[in-house]
Amino acid sequence: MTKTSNVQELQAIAKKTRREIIEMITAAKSGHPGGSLSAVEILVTLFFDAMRHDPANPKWPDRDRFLLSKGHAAPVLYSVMAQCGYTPEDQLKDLRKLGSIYQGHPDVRFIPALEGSTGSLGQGLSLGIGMGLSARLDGRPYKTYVVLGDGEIQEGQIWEATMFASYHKVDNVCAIVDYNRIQLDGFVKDILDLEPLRDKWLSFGWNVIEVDGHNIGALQKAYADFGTTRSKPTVILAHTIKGKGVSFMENNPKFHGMAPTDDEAKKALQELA
Ligand SMILES: Cc1ncc(C[n+]2csc(CCOP(=O)(O)OP(=O)(O)O)c2C)c(N)n1
Ligand SMILES: [Mg+2]
Repeated sequence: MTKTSNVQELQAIAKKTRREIIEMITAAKSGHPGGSLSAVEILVTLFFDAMRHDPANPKWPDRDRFLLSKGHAAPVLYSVMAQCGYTPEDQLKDLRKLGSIYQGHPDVRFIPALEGSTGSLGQGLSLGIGMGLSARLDGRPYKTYVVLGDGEIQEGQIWEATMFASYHKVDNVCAIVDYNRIQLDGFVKDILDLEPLRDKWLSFGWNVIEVDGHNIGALQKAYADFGTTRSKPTVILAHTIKGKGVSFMENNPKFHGMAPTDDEAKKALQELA
């Protein structure tokens, strides 16, 4: 794979990723477009720029670890991993089919390069903090990145993990909250509001960075800030738009877990041309 820090090149990869998300969910006739589209820049900037990893050597002991705790957004991860060269890009269209490596949620039994099977919400941060502790015990330099949904962090296990990580100074873990303000069937604020979210993470002892989660330059800076922060874990509150890039999906809870029709997909791909 070719890595780059060039924002325009990363934007081009992001656009291609959005197209692949639409194409694979349309082919599957099911899946989660909204939360896949909102996390595109977060993942593209990690995999193509910030993270130290090597698709030719997926078990390199010093590789940075990545967990998509909000595993229902698997299409964004599959597209990015395929573009990196971990998995075949031409099989993305087999998303959710029986026997496909691209199951509805990331599953290490099908894709050994994954760091864990995810999608049962609330668990990924604990897994990532375990990896961070392991790195420290083994004296290894790798970092662990965990992408969380905003609805997901209503889960109690997240806050146990949050408390544990700061107490044990697990500073090699970076959580990223995809703060798109929508969960499964409505707006987070109408179901169980998270605010004041920044204050909550601060009071749990974390280094808190807030960014526009579609601004690649801002994400690069946030990942760099994490890299130099010692003795505290870092959380990036990434403000995003659910369904970003497709007009009729943006901010629309309906497209949390529904595939576009063929006509809608055509329109979406025109907008992403
Ligand atoms: C433990 C658990 N409960 C329920 C679900 C079903 N579920 C899948 S996605 C989702 C909503 C998640 O919302 P959010 O974290 O905001 O995700 P995003 O907006 O990024 O798609 C729910 C409840 C699940 N996957 N795991
Ligand atoms: Mg959400």
